[in-house]
Amino acid sequence: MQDKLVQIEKEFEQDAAQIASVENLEAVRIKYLGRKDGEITRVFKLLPQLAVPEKARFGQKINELKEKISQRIEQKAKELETQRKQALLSGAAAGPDTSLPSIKGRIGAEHPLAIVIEEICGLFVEMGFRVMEGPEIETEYYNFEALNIPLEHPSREAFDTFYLENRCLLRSHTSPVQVRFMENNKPPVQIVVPGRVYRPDATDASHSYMFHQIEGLLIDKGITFAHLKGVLGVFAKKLFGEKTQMRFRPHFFPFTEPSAEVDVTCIICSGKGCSVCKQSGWLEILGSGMVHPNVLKAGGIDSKIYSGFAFGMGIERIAMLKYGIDDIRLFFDNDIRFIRQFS
Ligand code: 2U9
Repeated sequence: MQDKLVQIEKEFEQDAAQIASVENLEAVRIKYLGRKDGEITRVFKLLPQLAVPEKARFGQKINELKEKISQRIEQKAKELETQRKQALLSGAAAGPDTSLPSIKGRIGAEHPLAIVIEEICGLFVEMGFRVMEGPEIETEYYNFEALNIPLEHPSREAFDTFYLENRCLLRSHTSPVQVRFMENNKPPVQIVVPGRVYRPDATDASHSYMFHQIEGLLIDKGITFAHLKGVLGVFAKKLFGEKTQMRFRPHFFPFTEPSAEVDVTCIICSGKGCSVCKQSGWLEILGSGMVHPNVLKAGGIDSKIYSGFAFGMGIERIAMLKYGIDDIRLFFDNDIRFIRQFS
């Protein structure tokens, strides 16, 4: 029995030294530790033939050998795994290893304007608004007439609008989307409209011939200027911080009456006065007003029953204030080093 055990151990050492793959290792494990027919099982089966004291002595010896072989096989498995990883990392092994963590490709980043549009629309959606979009090529009717902008209004001059053929144009605000929505939906109307708009301004650090707006429209029975102040107040505090104050300055827009421009306490100096707010402590961020009865009429809504408010803001201006960007052209240069800084 002793000879048999010595012979098994010797043979195992020879086999173990030859192991070069996981398949080899498994074959060697089965040969020695296989439950049905492995060498260890076979010698265990010889035990009943021995006398009692011998049985105990060799039982223990077989168990010791079994443990030794098991440990050696485990150690061999670890060595093979280490070799496999080293080969993969050095590029020596063929084919990809799907078990390794993936290498993250940097294929781009969310544009800062997209981030701001998403955040602002999200705030209005929380207050019950729906987000609507519409065409960038519009007719004179939807861009001007339906919005109470008369033929002689300066914004209709060729140098303030990109005109196309057949009385079409590139929209100069997103308001035509609201008009189309009123035509197709009965009040209550409660929508925000983000999108690109076009005006033939000469490009400089604060002007671009294409920029982005978000406009909002809320129409129902009994809507007053107080509702407008309430909604915009919540919006300004959520976007710029709870301490933000607002002020309304009377203004004129053809599509709203009364109309107001809206300022918030300067987000840079908290109202103390700095170069960004030109020492005034206030920043203009919005235009707003009660929807003009002529505009309600153009949308098929009876102004004796319904009233509403509207507002509009330029996204680039808000993003520039929020992120401290000093040149609008940076948004459109498509330089990934700039775009990556905001997400
Ligand atoms: C309908 C009725 C009324 C949208 C409004 C403004 C005031 C406004 C400017 C902000 C900065 C444009 O991007 S900007 O230059 N917008 O001041 N916009 S009220 O009024 C509407 C829109 C649609 C049917």
